[in-house]
Amino acid sequence: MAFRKDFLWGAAASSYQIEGAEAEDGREASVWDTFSRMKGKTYEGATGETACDHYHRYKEDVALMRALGLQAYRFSIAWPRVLSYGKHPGGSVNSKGLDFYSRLVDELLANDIEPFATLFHWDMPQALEDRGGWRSAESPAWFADYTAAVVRTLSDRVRFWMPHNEPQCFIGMGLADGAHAPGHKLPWKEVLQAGHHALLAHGKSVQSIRAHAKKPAQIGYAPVGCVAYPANPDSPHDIEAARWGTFAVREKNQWNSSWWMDPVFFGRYPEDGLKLYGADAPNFSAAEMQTIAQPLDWFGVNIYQGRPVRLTPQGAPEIVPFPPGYPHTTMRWPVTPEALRWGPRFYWERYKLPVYVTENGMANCDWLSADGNVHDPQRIEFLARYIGALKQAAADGVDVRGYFQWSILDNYEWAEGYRERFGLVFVDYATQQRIPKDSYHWYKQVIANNGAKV
Ligand code: IFM
Repeated sequence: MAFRKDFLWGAAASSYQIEGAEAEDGREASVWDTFSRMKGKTYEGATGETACDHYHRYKEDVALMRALGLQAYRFSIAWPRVLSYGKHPGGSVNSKGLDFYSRLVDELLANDIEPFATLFHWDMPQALEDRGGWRSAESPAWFADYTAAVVRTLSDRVRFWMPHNEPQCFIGMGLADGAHAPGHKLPWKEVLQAGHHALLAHGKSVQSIRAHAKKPAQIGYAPVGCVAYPANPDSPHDIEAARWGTFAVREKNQWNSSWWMDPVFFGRYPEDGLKLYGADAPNFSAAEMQTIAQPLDWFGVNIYQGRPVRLTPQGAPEIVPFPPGYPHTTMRWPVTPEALRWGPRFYWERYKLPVYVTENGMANCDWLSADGNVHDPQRIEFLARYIGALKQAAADGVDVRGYFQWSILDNYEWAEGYRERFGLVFVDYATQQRIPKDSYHWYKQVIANNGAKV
């Protein structure tokens, strides 16, 4: 029972969460610059103005990745760094901004680290939000143009691409819940229409990558995996109930898998979702659905948690409530390693593509100890169990190709500001000192022995 020999061990981060340098080299404002400055929207009013100052410290950060033995690094490109809408309403390329990613990619490759590039990890240019953002029917074309600008420059060196990170969050939390930028609370019909534009933007972006890539591109996707797992893993009935729980669209919110995945892989919205959303379902054409469903090379998914599901004696699937005092992280997310066994399995069975876990990790209450180190035994335990469950998926025959720990550094956790620490490396935000945590040293061993001991 082992991970394949060429299994990729990675870690991830995103532009707004780590870069800082918000007004440097021609970067324009994003929706997060605006939203985080609105009163009461983020914990302690925190913004990404400086974050981890990665824009200036990327060499030091890549050196930390190298020392960790990291084989792949998943980063995102900030759209408002790369295209300037201030100078030209259609967006003109800001070569200084694009150069930053060129330097980053060179640094990664010089250190034998494979770059995995995400094109959209939530920092929509404010200038485009002012024109409707994802609500605008023009947004897929904007995104395709932006994709082309990036791919023309980086694709001689970057092979792995993902257009979107977690549409459930930037559409659902950004446009329905108002908890994330741009902070709208729109009627569900408008939310789903914007979601449709985002999916269409995904399809057009894939077309644009294929059209402009200088080397054969490997394209994936990174939605949230809303996973259900069998309450009793030995019960075929519970396994079937969990499969249902993973793909059913049960509630009128954004938290499901298939609404955001089936269009991309099958070119259709799931029937139960269309029924549930009813008149609120988006308007779409057959041609648009075809565009969304561009062939992809791999299936990426961000998995942090799952829900146990069983089949009742009456034969109906039901979610099993967690007992009082169940284990959870500081985000209040349940600790459910099972999600990393069953999620990849169910997605692989349904979408039939090699699976990369593009994010997994935990927020913990980490601090610098008097001995000068950061001890995070809970993260080590968490990761050992989750990676162990992923290994079980591989042993079950699932084609699992890689794993990205979220995150390489502590960083800006959106509306939670700097309260939540997800990193393998502790960041002292006052001094920008980086201190590898115990989990960093532990993960180094995992990478070195290809997960043999988890
Ligand atoms: O920090 C986020 C990331 O930006 C998207 N996925 C979940 C992480 C933890 O909340």
